[in-house]
Amino acid sequence: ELVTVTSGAHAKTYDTLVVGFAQIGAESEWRSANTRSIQDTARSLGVELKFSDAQQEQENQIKAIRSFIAQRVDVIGISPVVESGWDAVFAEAKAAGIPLILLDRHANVPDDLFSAFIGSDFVQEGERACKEVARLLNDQGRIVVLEGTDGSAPTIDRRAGFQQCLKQHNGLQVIAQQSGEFIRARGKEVMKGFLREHGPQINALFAQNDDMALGAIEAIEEYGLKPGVDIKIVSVDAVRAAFEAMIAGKLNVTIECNPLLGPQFFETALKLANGAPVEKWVKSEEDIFRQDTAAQELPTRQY
Ligand code: GYE
Repeated sequence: ELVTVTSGAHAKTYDTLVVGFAQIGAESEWRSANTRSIQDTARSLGVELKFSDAQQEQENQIKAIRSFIAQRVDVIGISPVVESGWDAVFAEAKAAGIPLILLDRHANVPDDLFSAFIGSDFVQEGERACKEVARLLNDQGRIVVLEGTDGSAPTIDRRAGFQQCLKQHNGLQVIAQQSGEFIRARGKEVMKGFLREHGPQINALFAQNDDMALGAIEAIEEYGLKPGVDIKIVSVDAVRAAFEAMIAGKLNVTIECNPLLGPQFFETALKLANGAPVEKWVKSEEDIFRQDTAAQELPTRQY
């Protein structure tokens, strides 16, 4: 639901608002859905959007922010590829008087260097994934983990939530974990390595996103085991392809992480441009999806 702030003679409206957004890249289905949500929402509201794709490089995101500052946009949005290293450039935006919104991924900076964070509770996603693995394995077994981009908020927090919960499940053991960079092809490659090393000793896979799980499914089939049966699989995001894999019995569970953040982003941006108060953390509401409801849910999925 979109709210327009119209009080005051110089109030900004969507059609006079100029927003710069520093996107990470296009590593996953999730990211593509997120980009579409931002671009489509801008178009439908009439907001002028300056969109930059950093191709996974922090340096490119920093350059994009500097260029948005130079162009004097009203509000800057960024999904920081990694958590650290943002203090200097965020301080430049602040000094220029331009509000900054963290979308999807948070950054490790003092609270006064950003105006709002819009996104998910990644720690909770990790905990949920661990509980699902525990249930699938009856609390007993060996787990491999495909992690996302090193140093990124979802990797760090999903790992923390998963490990925290594992402390309550003594029969579960992580025997290998490695980054697959949130990319399907990398997930396949790293899973091949896990299988080469541990073979049928692996009872479950926790993939920190669906794309890597889908790549791993191919690796498991090529190895001659049944994904979802011989090796239970839990991943995060809940993209359409994950529902298709669940219907095929190859993926067991996906933990939802909502990429459709465009509407909340521009609503928050407009409020900030008008000096109105905003919530510091606009939290996403999310679900857990399992095989039993996958066929029924698939037609309702928007990404
Ligand atoms: O889970 C993954 C994407 O930051 C929550 O980034 C996002 C993650 C998402 O590439 O698929």
